[in-house]
Amino acid sequence: MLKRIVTIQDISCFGKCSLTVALPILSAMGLETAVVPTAVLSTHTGGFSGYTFRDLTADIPEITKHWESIKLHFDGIYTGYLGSIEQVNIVADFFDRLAGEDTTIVVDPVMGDAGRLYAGFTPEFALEMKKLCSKADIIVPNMTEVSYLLDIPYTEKYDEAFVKDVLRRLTAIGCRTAIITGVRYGDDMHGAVAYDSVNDTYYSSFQPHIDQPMHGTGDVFSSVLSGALIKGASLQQALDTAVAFTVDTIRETIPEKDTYWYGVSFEPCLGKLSEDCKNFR
Ligand code: PXL
Repeated sequence: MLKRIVTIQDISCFGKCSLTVALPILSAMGLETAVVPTAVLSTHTGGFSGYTFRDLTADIPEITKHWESIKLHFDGIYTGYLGSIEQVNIVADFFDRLAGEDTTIVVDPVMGDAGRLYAGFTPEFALEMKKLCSKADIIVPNMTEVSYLLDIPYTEKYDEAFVKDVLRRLTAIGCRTAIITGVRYGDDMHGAVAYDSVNDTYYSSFQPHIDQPMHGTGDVFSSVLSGALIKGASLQQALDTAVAFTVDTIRETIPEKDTYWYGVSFEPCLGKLSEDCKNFR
């Protein structure tokens, strides 16, 4: 039987992030993937101007109620970009109603990057997102999101001891596992570091850094990580697969980076991902 995941995030109609990335990736990994679109934007907000934004918050409780009535069961719930404080609360209610004992909840607290919040986000939103993180099993912030979740200054100069301390403080929010993405210790490596508070164990996965910022890589990473974990991969396997796939998509995009400034070319990498995931069952 296929594992079933639901991913809750916006659909940016053009621009390769959130649902237009999560849905193909999770399907290619061999998961049955349901979606709850939280908003419809004509494009994402990272570099386009004049985009439309239709808020679908009011639909979410209706979808939740219907799914409860037909007793849908999910092996995994994965949330990404959420558009308002109200929406975060409604997603928390979705967890209460639809997550079973055996449902793994992954929250990517999408709020910002490179030290800055994305358009429309506020420190008040970050406080609500912190509450949602307390209901998750696994959270996947980048360093910018860490600074807002823990109310500490953003820095790009840190060492392994700092990351380990911050990971412990993130799990103290209430989630079993915290994973920080985009970690760099000042050498030429780039990767993700995780802490499982139940086993009191750290994990990490690094690859050589590629000096080319690209939009949407956070969503690519979290989609693969969520899919791998819900398919039964270990935390180490899931980290390695997500880091390796993210790097593959960046390498794939580099020759055409000016054309694809708005998102990575993940599509040619899906076949290999699909093969790599067959072992996780
Ligand atoms: O990739 C995160 C993301 C998701 N959704 C929307 C965004 C962004 C980042 O800019 O604008 C609408």
